[in-house]
Order: sequence, then structure tokens, then C-alpha cells
Amino acid sequence: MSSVTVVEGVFKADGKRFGIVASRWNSFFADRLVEGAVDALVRHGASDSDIVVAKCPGSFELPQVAKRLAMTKKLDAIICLGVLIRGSTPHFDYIAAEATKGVGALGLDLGIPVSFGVITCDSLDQAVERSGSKAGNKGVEAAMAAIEMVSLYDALDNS
Ligand code: DLZ
Repeated sequence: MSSVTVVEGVFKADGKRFGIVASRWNSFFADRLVEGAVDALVRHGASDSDIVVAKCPGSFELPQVAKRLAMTKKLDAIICLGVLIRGSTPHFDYIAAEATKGVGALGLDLGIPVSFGVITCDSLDQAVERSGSKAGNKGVEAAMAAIEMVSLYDALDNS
């Protein structure tokens, strides 16, 4: 039998505090991601009073607001949610790149997990599919990743 040490997180969110940063751009879809994330957190034991939702203008601003939230030192993880829908100009690519790079850098810098629930779509149909229909809800997935990561960090601290 192998004697390797495996450290992993579990999906228990009780007693943990979560920040959700959500873009108001494409809010018809982004609000579904927020609902999915909150539902996933609460179903896994988080209290409503331990969840704060900050709405920002667009996905470009997600890293800025996530950093500001983290500076409160009151959160165990931050979940970034946004919806980018490709238009007829390259703007989409610039914003997607900045949001991805910014959120990724925060996860490395802040010391708490930062999960990425930004959907990048070529069409409204794809946005529908990813915000609560046939391709699931990316807000739920980002919340589940945050729950697992908080638990994993605890497990690593105690290993
Ligand atoms: C400007 C813009 C455009 C064209 N498209 C989107 C989008 O599809 N999704 C999104 O979250 N935000 C979009 N934005 C807004 C930018 O993210 C940002 O809020 C503005 O450029 C102001 O800094």
C-alpha cells in the first residue's frame, strides 16, 4: 500500500467567509452566476451573513474590487464573476485578458483563494448555456472551487 501523504480539501463551507465580486455588465446573466454561487455556498454550510457581494461596473474592474475586498482581511476566499460577450471589435479580448491576468495574479498575491467564474462567450446562446442551463452555472463552479481551496489551505496549514 502506498504511504504517500495526500492533502486535499473538502466541500464544507461552514464558518467560512466569502466575498463575491460580480460585474454589472451583462447583468441579466451575471446575476444568475451570483445566485448560483450564493446557493452553492449556502448549500455547503456557509451562512448568509458570511457572504458579501460587491457589484462592479464590468469584468475589467473585477481584480481591482477583489483586491479591495481582500484588504478588509475579513474573508477566507473571493469569487470573481463576470460575463463577457464578444462584439464586433477586439475589445472583448482585451478585457478578457486583463480580467484573467488580474484575477490570477491576485490569487498568487493575496494569500487567500481567488476563484474565476468569468464566462467568455461568442453569442448570447453560449451565455444562456453557461449561466444556468445546459452547460451548468459557472457561478456554482467558481463557488465550489473557492470552498475546496479554503479547505485545502486549512489542510495544508495543518499538515
Ligand atoms: C466595455 C465593455 C464591453 C464592450 N463588454 C463587456 C462585456 O462583455 N462584459 C463585461 O463584463 N464588461 C464589458 N465592458 C466593460 C468593461 O469591463 C469595463 O467596465 C469598462 O471598460 C470600464 O473600465
